[in-house]
Amino acid sequence: MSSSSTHERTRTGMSKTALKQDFLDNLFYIQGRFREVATPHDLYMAAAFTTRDRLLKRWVNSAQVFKTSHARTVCYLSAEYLLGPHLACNLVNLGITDTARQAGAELGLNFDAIVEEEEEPGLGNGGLGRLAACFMESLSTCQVPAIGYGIRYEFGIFDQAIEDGWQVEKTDNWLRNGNPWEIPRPKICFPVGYGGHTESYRDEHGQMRLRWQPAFMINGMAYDTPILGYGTENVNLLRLWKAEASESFNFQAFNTGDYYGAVYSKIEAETISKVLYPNDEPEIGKELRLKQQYFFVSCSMQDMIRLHLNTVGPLESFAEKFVVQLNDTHPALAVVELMRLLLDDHGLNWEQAWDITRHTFCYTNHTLLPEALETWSVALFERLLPRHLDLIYEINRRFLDEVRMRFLGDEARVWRMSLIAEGGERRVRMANLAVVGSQAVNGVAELHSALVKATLFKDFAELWPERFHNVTNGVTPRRFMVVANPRLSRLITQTCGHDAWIRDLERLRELETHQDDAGLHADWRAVKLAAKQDLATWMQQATGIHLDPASLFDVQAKRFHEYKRQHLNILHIIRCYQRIKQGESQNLVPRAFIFGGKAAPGYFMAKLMIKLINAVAEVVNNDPQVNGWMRVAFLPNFNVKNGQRLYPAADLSEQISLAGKEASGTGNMKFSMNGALTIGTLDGANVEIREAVGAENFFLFGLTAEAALQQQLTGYRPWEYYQSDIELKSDIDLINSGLFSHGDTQLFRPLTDNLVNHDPFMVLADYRAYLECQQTVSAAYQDPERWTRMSLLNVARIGRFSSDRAIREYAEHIWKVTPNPIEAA
Ligand code: Z2T
Repeated sequence: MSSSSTHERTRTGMSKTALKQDFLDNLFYIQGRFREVATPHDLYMAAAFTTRDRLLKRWVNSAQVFKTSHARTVCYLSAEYLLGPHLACNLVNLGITDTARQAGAELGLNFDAIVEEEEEPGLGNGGLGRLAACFMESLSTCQVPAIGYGIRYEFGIFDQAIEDGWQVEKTDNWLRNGNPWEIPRPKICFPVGYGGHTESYRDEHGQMRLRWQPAFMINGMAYDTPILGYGTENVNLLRLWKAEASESFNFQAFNTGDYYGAVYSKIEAETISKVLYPNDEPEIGKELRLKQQYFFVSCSMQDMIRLHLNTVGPLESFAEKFVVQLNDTHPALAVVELMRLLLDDHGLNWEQAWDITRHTFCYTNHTLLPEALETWSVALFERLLPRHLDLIYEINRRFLDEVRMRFLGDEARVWRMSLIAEGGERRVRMANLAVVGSQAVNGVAELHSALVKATLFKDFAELWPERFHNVTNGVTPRRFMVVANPRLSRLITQTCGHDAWIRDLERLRELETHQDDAGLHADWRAVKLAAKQDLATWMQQATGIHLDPASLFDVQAKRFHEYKRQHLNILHIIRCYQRIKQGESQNLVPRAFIFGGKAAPGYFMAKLMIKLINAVAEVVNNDPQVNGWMRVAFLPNFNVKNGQRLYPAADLSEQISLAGKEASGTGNMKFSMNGALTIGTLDGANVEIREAVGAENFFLFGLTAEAALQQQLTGYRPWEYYQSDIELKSDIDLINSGLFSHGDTQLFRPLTDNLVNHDPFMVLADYRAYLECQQTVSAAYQDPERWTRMSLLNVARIGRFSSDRAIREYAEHIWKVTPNPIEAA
């Protein structure tokens, strides 16, 4: 029997016939349904299992090869993974999208409707979590052995509804209908302790040692999701931990007759992985959050040690087998946990343990905003993790000795660099811990990395200059081009004559040779128009708002935050409105202003910005005098799935943060890849995108990071802008007039007062430059040939922003790992 017919029997055949047969089998044996009575969800589950069967074959094979070859492995530690729907991406990466579509058609099924049925795992807030998901996909595509570790939150990021213009949060019960992509591993389970005290004892060699006696224990159980790469046999592993009560603990309670207490302790244990904290940047310092962090870090480090002992052997070589990347400081406790495991459980001495630890970890910083830097009160630490606090003190003592030796007499420096912030409530500085415990520290865009060295970690960069790196972020073109925008992908493949660009995104540059091809221009515009029609249809049913696909789609989609300046965008909208009302529509083009994004539930100002957008939308969309010129729409519940509808349809991408505040941004890359032009400041990765696509193909405005800082140092007075710019004054006054709030003149006061009196993100300083830049956007849009050429060149030159490139840079400069291609089994 040939091997391909063997595969037919083992549920891994790639032919249309095999897919059809296995789909019906899965529908019957897993969902217990036949074709005629199957619900859309049954059909989705059958399709998911049919795809998963094909993944598993490759996964088992990869795992076996990595195990026997002792492959050096990257462990990515992240509290968030914003995965997005799996099915469409897995089909693309398996190379069977077309086959599956045909198989579906022959069974009389609507392929797109089945794909649409998937509820996405939203286990992240925004950029940081989505980056982790892109990196997992690119690690597999680049054939780097990797394990992603994180938390299997039962409730991910809330679903956003808009009621009366306000954001309302609904719980995200994503596991309700089952998750076909994960495999529970009940035997991969580790105990995690909390509380209690440290005690000393004499070990078998008569040595005095310390150990931790926790007050209570819970278990972490592994759930594995295979992550396939594009066009490779490599499959990596995403291992997420679920918190469970430890059995032995419950029995104790049962024996004392405390049945209620036993059940309650089970519930209490399970709360640890119950819900994702919905705050993006500002930290809130909740005890449960610290418990979550320690929980997943402890399980992950125990798992790595188990794997090492099972394969390689002695722990001395741990840092050769594993390199651990810390995705921001959320998992920084891993540094201390590894020390504890090596010292207390495995009997190493301090020098050995510290040497291993220091060579294991690398740390990525994702923000400079001071309010986002994690610190934990020493008192809380002491109560929850007493042994870890002891270890932090000892790490700090040795580290500060090193600082004193290097910088004799500079006690102010010692004070700044200490892992413990003194003066006021004593707090543990997680960022300092991450830097001290890592061999490499990186920022996420060139400007950000430069600022990290010059400001946040200035003292550390002086002590250890060789430790600091830049790796500019990237995004995966498989999800954000091939899956999100099949029309554009087909056109590119047709034009270039190959689809090698999907794995080698720099090859998009071949489009440049066609930049003046009139036929291509027409096709390019048709592709964009079709995407805009799709979005308009979707928006109509989701919000009832009508968008004209012929208008310029001007999109800002990202978390709501004052530093991202959605209110600057609103001021421009209000200016357009007033100009049209005053009969000055000469230089305008019809625009659809589209917003998407969630606000942290406790972030009042961000929620007020959402309300203001919806309030302005209500007035604008119901005013026939301006309707031919403008519409405003808020796309509810911006998540990965809705993002995939938005990126292909955008003409203009709004990247308008105050320079120096957005570490990188990744939406900027996703829009650009789909042919949107950017209006943006010199912030984060915008700087590099502009360099790549050419300054003439990018709408730049605003203060530089340096100028912004300078102006704030010498005293920034927003009210002077308010008083001297009559259009600005009239826009703000219009908000306060109550026009957008049914006569309520107070509703938006917190926002307008803040702008006029404080304006921490310099909206008023950049207002005039932004308006002028928007004029040049309108002028460019009026020349379709020119606009199309600019759009095409954006796509042609965006190759550098593939997450494959980012992963290759990490692999070479930070992790020192080489690809490990897996042969077909
Ligand atoms: C986040 O999404 C980002 C930074 C954070 O700092 C936290 C979260 Cl949840 C602690 C974002 C940055 O704001 C963005 O500029 C960057 O592109 C993204 O991380 C990925 O690096």
